[in-house]
This record gives sequence, C-alpha cells and structure tokens, in this order.
Amino acid sequence: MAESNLRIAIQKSGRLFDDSVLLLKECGIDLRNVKDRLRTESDNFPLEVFFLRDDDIPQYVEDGVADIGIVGENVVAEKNKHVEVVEKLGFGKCRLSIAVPRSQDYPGISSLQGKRIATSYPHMVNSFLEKNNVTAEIHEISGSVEIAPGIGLADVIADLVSSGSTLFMNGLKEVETILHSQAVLIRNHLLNDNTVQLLDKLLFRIQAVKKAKRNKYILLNAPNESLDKIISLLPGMKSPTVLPLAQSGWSSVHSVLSEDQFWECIENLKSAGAQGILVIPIEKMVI
Ligand code: PRT
Ligand code: ZN
Repeated sequence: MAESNLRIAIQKSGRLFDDSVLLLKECGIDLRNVKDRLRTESDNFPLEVFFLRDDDIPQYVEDGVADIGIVGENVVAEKNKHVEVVEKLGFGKCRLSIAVPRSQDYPGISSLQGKRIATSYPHMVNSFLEKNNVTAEIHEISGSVEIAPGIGLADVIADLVSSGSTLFMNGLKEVETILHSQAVLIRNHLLNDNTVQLLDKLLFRIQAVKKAKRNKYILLNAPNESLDKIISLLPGMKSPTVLPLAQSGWSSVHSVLSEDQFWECIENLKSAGAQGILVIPIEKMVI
C-alpha cells in the first residue's frame, strides 16, 4: 500500500501565509503554486497543503481532515478544539488586550464591571472576566473592533495588538493583556504511525531552522598569546575551531554564538585582542 502524505493546513491569505510558506521552504520543502489555491503538494517531501481561513484550522485538525496546522495561539485558545500544540514557531507575535478610550481613567479591572466590550474573542474575554470576578456585556463582532467605542457600539474593546498603532490611531489605550500569542504548529490527537514519523521528520527540520535563527557563526583572528582567554569567552557547539593563519603568531578562531549572548561577547572578544571579527547567519543547525 502506498504510504500517505502528511496533510498540513495553513492560512490561505493574511498575516500568517508568507511566514508559513517560508518556514516550509526553509525546511527544504518546495511547494507547487501556492497563490490562490485550495490545496497543493510538495515534489520533494510527502506533504499535502490545504489553504484555509485561520479560524477554521483548529476544527479541520480536530476532525483529522488535516493532520497538522499552523495557526495563532489566539485562535487555538478561542476555538478550544481538541488539538495539541507541538511547537511554537516564533512568528505572528501579538497579544490579545483590553483597550479603553485614552481620555478615560483606568483604575483597574473592576472598572470594567457592567461595561460593553466589543471583541472577536468572546470565549477568551469571558473567561478572563470570570477569573477576575467581573461581569460585563460582550458584543461579538468579526472585524474593525477598534472603531466600536468611537461609533458608540461599545465602551471598551478586546483585540489583537502588535505595534499598538491601530489602538493609538483610534484614541484607545491598552490596559490589560489577556494572552501573548505567536504562530504554533498543532496536531490531531490520533495520528497513525506513518504520519507521526513524517511529523517527526518535519519537526526535526523546523527545530534546526529555529535554532539556526537564534545563532550566528563567528570568525575572528587572534594573536596566539590571547587564544586561551578568547576560547574561554566562546561557548561554541563543542569547543571552537582554531586554525593557524599564514602570518605566524596568529590564529583564526571559528565558533557559534547565540543571539542573546551576542553583543556582550563581541565586546569582550575585542577587549581580549580579537580582530577582524566576522559574523555570519547560519541556515540550518543540527546538534
Ligand atoms: O481570512 P482569515 O480569517 O484567515 O484571516 P484573519 O483576518 O482572521 O486574520 P489575520 O490574517 O489578520 O491574522 C492572522 C493571525 O495573525 C492572527 O490570528 C494572529 O495570530 C496573528 N497576528 C499577529 C495578528 C496581528 N499580529 C495583528 N496585529 N492578527 C491581527 N492583527 C490586527 C489586529 O486585529 C488589529 O486590527 O492588526 C491590528 C493591530 O495591529 P497593530 O500593529 O496596529 O497593533
Ligand atoms: Zn480569521
């Protein structure tokens, strides 16, 4: 019997589309014709891709129409379907927040009591209010939530925020954060062995791509008398590679640095005598 494909659901168009397709590409998966399609396949990985509205993805994955999906944590939490989050993907970052008119004082959560709240996330807003012992009137609207206070439809809103400029332009201020969100990979609970194997293969590649993004390859020249000090400053994957330079008394040192250690480490390396420091992006990283 022919082995089946891994079926993934991704957003058809919108904020997660480009990054989802890019992630698959970075995992070495080529897709045929991704624009304006309902489904496509890969030529070099047993993957079938369904393009859907993001709101529908958790349901399709719960039902097993797709095995896995890429969607925002905000949608996973709101839809509350029986799916499992397997990996955070690091893009589509935003937060679900409550915002009130800027001119209004905000003494605390209890001031939301009895207010009309416009949102596309009624389930999450409701549990947030319940947790805080606040009763309010939730008005579910599907788009342009930020204009609701201005047209008298609501007193406050709960909506996704990334830069904050939409709130600012509509005279609103962010006062509570309900959820921090990013795109995640979700899976159906009951996958067969063949599908789990394919998912593991994909996950292995995703993790290598993510790791590579968090790290940089660094090359530098060092006088031999400073080598011990410089090597002690470099974490590396195991230990740094040290090669002699044509000019005697000097060596070339190669290593890997994580983004969070980066600037401090560069400063320390310079003070220890490192010269000609080159920093290069890493495409894939397998440890
Ligand atoms: O058609 P479909 O239903 O698939 O798409 P959609 O219109 O429902 O979703 P889309 O494409 O707007 O967003 C998809 C996902 O991207 C969301 O579910 C989030 O997980 C994520 N995401 C990240 C965002 C934002 N950032 C974001 N800023 N989704 C929406 N916004 C909107 C927000 O609703 C508000 O209108 O952008 C505005 C605020 O942005 P700032 O930068 O002005 O704060
Ligand atoms: Zn949507």
